[in-house]
Amino acid sequence: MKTRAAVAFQAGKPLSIEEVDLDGPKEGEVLVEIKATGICHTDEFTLSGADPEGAFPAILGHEGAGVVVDVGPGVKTLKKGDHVIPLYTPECRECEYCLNPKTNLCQAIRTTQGAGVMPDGTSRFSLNGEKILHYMGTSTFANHTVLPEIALAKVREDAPFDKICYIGCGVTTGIGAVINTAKVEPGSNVVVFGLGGIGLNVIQGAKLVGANMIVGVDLNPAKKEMAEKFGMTHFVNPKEVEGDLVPYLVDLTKGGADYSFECIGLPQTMRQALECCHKGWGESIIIGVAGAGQEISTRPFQLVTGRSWRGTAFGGARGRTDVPKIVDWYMDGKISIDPMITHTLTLDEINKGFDLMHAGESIRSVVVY
Ligand code: NAD
Ligand code: AHE
Ligand code: ZN
Repeated sequence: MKTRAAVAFQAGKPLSIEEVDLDGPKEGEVLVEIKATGICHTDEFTLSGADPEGAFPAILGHEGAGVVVDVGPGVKTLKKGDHVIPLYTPECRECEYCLNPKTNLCQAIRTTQGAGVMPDGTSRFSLNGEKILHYMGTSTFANHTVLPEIALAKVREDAPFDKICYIGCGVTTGIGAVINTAKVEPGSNVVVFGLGGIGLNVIQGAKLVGANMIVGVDLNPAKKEMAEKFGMTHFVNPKEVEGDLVPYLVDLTKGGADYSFECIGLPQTMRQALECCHKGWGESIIIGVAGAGQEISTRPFQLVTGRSWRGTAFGGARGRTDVPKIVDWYMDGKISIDPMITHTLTLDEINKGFDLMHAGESIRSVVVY
């Protein structure tokens, strides 16, 4: 079939809207009509050329929601008409990783997914006979896409696509990092670096679990108002701090953060996030994705004296199990999503979504097909 998609032909170049060819689902695969997709900073990261796994031409996008149009042979858990959220972290429920309760990182299809192809090693997308790669196993910047059955969460049908698409990455990543990865206890002092689409959801998660201080750190003062709506109690703009940021944050939290979260993707802020943690027990969770070749560093003494450094992907969530529950939380009013979707665009306007992100004017831009 033909479908419209935003194609990334080259790093650092705007996406190009094309009518591409899409082959139908093979064994264990599902054809999905994407109804809406968010634009996450990770899409920008890959498009910029900073992603060591980035390969072109590709159809980016990993924060979608849509409807099953067709299923391939052997698909058992999904049928035409089901509402679904694509999962860049699948859940096969069979691999060594899925069987270990310590991780959500299902590895059943990680190698082919990282190479931009389906599990059989081929792509379903092409243009004028030339192969176009998939991205993160999802490619939600296409109106139709094909995914393995294990990479789709079935969700309730009354949930609006243009909001729940954000659960496909940002919402789950931020809230999950608090609940699943850090397991933040009520009364904890939390510091969040970066108040964008991920950081705001960390704040929302921290409020949900009853954190005490929720300190937000961002260079953009325009992010303050929204962060306060979601539960931030103190805002720190590093540009306005006299002297070093780390001792300032340690003072503010009366000894250091019980938990800090880095939601930017810079080695320098990752180090600050670790070092503002409380001696003896503070834990810093890296969410931000750093570019090819970048490394983190700190004095080992920081770890010797009881701080720990951890990371999280997709908020530690097991997608097929946890994503439908997060959709319920949204529909039940337990969490909020709508105010964070600051811009709604058509597919033709998708490059504007990247411009708004670069200008610091959006939290989430969502493309509605
Ligand atoms: P975003 O662009 O919406 O937000 C980033 C925020 O960081 C902005 O508010 C910006 O003003 C702020 N910022 C930039 N430089 C700063 C600095 N030096 N000090 C303080 N603040 C600074 O991005 P996002 O969509 O929220 O994504 C954040 C990061 O999380 C990205 O690196 C993204 O790739 C990553 N991410 C990781 C996962 C995961 O599973 N680990 C999931 C989604 C996103
Ligand atoms: N391809 C990059 C790594 C990118 C990365 O870490 N991705 C996160 C999700 S970001 C979503 O916005 C992730 O899921 N990581 C675990 C995994 O298996 O990719 C690189 O550096 O090579
Ligand atoms: Zn993302």
